[in-house]
Amino acid sequence: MTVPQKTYLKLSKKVKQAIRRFAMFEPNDRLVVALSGGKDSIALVWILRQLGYHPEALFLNLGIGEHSAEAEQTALRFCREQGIVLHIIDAAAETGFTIDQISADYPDHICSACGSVKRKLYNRFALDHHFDVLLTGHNLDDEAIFLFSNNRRWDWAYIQKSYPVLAAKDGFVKRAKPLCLVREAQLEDFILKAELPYVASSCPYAKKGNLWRTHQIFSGIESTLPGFVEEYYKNFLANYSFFQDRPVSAMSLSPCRSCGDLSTQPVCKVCLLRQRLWQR
Ligand code: Q46
Ligand code: ZN
Repeated sequence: MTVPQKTYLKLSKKVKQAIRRFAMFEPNDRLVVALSGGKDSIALVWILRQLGYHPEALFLNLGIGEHSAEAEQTALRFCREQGIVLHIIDAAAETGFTIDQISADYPDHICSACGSVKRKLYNRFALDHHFDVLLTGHNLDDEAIFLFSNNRRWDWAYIQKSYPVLAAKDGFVKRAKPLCLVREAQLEDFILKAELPYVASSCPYAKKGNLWRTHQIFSGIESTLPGFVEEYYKNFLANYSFFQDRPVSAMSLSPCRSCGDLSTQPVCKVCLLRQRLWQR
């Protein structure tokens, strides 16, 4: 596999720029990448290795039928071929349910429930194994959609969380998104040219949530106003100090009565999902 030099340089330049500009991590930090098996997280691990970092990878089997099985095989193959340490977690063994099992109860919000599971398990793993930073493969388009969804309510706390690096706080390990300056189309082009394995099937729930609807809206805007998405997100980054300085009410956190993880509610979201399933 030989990646064309021009393709590699264009991508690596943007990743290096993001790491430096947002002080994402230092050369000796212990890094773990949330590896979904999709093109973005696969590309992220690969490029970090090329840049001299030694990230480990964490795959979460969420129990989404054939899709999860295929994604796990892809993660295994990629990490074996590249000599990357891969950790695998069976989410159901930790939470007591698969995403398939709860999907009927949350027809329009399954991605939100799934997001809570991922956040909790990735974070707990990173903390328990003493990693310094948890990295995800979100690209510029993902981040623009996320930002748009978050500023729908003009809730400063949510807008502040749209930044590509979040310091360790409130029971969370430091998190960073080194692909935040890379467009989705550039990653698609890279992964094909690099001939890296990635899961071809999409999650069957991917088109159910608001993020997907926003993605459709953004595709429409982009086809009418090319470059809009990039401009929108980059101008947010350029003006972040304005948002960063807005006062937000401090969250009151306490250990979840069921699992002990910090939560804003007496019982955390994931434990609540399990309790509701058991009641049913
Ligand atoms: S895995 Fe989970 Fe995604 Fe599937 S259920 Fe939604 S959030 S789409 S990235
Ligand atoms: Zn809990």
